[in-house]
Amino acid sequence: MSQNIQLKNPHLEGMPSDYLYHLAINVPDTKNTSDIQKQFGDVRVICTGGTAIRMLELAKYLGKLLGVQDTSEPVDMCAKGHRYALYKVGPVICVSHGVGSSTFSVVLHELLKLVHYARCQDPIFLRIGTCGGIGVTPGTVVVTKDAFNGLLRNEHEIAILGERVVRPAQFPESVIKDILAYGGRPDDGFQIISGNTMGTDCFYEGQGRTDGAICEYTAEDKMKFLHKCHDLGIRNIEMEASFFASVTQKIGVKAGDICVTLLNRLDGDQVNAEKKEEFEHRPFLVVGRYIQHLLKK
Ligand code: R2B
Ligand code: URA
Repeated sequence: MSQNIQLKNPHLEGMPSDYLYHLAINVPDTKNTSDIQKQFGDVRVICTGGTAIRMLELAKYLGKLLGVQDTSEPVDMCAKGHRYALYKVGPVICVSHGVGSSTFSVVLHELLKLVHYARCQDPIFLRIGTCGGIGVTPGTVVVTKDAFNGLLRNEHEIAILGERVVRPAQFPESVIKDILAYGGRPDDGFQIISGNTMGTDCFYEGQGRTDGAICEYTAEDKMKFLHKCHDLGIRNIEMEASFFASVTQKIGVKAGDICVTLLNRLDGDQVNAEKKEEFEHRPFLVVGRYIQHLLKK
């Protein structure tokens, strides 16, 4: 039986209205959300990714792939919020989340409330991103299993009311299995693997780079750290995985993190922009086929 998602906040029950501030979406009556249901009730998949331009490209790509009738350029439905971009193509929305879990957190809380008010049935949240690989060929697509934080723990840690709160950070096995089964094809010309992911709060020191504005460790320390990550099954490093896994796991909503490696961190720190565009398209293929499979169900 399909289900609307249940949020984990009893205070919402007592709120007659709700303004999703950063999305600039108003819910004037939380007990009668028929307008929001009309606009977003058919949404089955919420694709998220760092930049607005990549999410627009993804929306256009998925629109064609899924044969969505409306062939006009998708419009940013949250432009008034001036923070994030949201494009809707049929039963899929593509939303930008910025860099790192702090910007992602803001939009993810609001998206979870949006799909709740819209009564979306069994929505699936996906992140389509870029990352640094560890010991894998650049251009490989990694589907996250367990998400580690920058302390090399398979959990997410945040400060709430002045206290350290630690939450588990795993993605559902069924989602990983289906993304691997339906997303990749042997003739794609790139590898798709599942592996653990480290989500850090800092691109430079947090990821063991020696090319930031501050670095107080040696190149040897860095390599030792990267090998330690590899020993933990970590195959890629980005900046959102542990947060994303922990929030979706807490709410009990299905989610997956699909990232393309832009470089092999065992070979260096600098991101080479040359192949970036070609590589960034790879998760589109994977996610597109996975969504086609989901919508057939
Ligand atoms: C990958 O790329 C971004 C940093 O360049 C960040 O959002 C991430 O996780
Ligand atoms: N994004 C990251 O967070 N790290 C990388 O090395 C590349 C992209």
